[in-house]
Amino acid sequence: MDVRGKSITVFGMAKSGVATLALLRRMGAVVRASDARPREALAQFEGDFVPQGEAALESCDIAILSPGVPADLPLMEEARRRGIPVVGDVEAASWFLQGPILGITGTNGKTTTTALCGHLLSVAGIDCQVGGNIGTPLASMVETSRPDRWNVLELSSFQLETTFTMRVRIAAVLNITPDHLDRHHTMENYAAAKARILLNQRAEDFAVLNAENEPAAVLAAGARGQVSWFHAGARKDPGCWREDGVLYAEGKRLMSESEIPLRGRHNVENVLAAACCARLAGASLARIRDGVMSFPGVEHRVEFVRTLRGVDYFNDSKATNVDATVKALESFQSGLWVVLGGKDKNSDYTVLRELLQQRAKAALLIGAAAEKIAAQLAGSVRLERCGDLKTAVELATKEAAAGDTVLLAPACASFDQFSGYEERGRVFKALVNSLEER
Ligand code: UMA
Repeated sequence: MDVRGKSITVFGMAKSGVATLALLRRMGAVVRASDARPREALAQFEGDFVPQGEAALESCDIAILSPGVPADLPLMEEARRRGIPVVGDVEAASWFLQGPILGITGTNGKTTTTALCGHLLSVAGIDCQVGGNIGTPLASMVETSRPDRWNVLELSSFQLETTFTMRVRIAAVLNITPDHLDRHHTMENYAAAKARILLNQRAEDFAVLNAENEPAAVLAAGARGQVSWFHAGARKDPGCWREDGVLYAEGKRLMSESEIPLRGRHNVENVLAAACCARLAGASLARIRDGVMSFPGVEHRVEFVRTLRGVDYFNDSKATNVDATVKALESFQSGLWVVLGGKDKNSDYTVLRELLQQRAKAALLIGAAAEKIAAQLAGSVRLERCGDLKTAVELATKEAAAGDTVLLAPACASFDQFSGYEERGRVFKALVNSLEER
């Protein structure tokens, strides 16, 4: 795409917008920044600023959205009405990116799988760079991209919703379960956004799909590339699967499940998906096994923090939806003190009732969603309204017995009390690490 001389407005001036603005300017576009917040409140960027209103569409050839800016804002509808293409930052960056894309989407597990894929390729000596929703905007990866370097990308529904021409050579869809319904409104819209990862695949490309997750598996029917499966419960060819505690790839033994350093069944799925992708990118089975065994894990995903007086503390701040919390709860058998709550995303917390009843001693409720969660969980488990994270950690520490586990897995977004799940996780770890031995 030649953007030289084109007038482009980039909406959303946080990480993605700032990087995209700089990239487009480098490519010769005439760029303007726009944001719903006033300029003074924004990160450092150079150049013109226009508030998020119709003025931002004046003499605009292309509107580019950061992932956090909804594509169905009335302003964006107006842009389309005026014939202005509205595309996402990932789409825009992909116009200039060199090298093939290995993309991973899914409701849960995509950050771990993306980080693991990058690690597996590196261990196998296959050149790659890792980014996307995991934290590095695609625009800031363009300069370091090379024709023979893989771009391993975590791709969110927010990003995929506004991609149109990006070709993902190896595309994994890990699972699709309810999330972000406040933004996408319906499951159909949400699943359709995720399915766009396969949109521009060709016959020589690969779709890596979870055979056990219906909304992901049905995508095989429309896939233009070759389908590879992963399955954590039974043999499924072609692809990777687990049977009787052993992981297989392409019919050969890959490793024993007990060699995986990450907790939980969901991580078996993540390993199978990553192994499948790495194999398709050319990694040998021996290197994949080495890579899985040496993977250090990802911050805020069932991350072990500390043991104090026999009580383990785990940080799963990335559990920002109910399904992720289910997976976190399933990683432990009993004795759980679970911190739940934050900003509700129109979620159904009753799904947690049975697991909490079986495995938890108490649910410690924090944040804006506390009352809704309390109403939906009433009668299933002891509920404690703690208000904030500090009170929750103090209560759990006071009452937990040796052998118990305190788990932050909130099932909610964090924005009511924190700047993001990262800050929430770090605050939790700081609180836990500051607890006195006696
Ligand atoms: N803004 C507007 N108008 C609006 C809404 C927001 O101008 O209508 C502005 C805000 O005022 C702010 C900016 O947009 O200045 C924020 O943009 P952003 O939310 O896209 O933030 P970035 O820092 O660029 O982060 C984005 C992703 N954020 C979201 O998808 C919400 C990050 O994913 C991603 O790591 C980063 O790009 C780099 O690619 C975060 C996330 O929560 C981690 N993702 C969701 C998830 O994983 O569940 C999808």
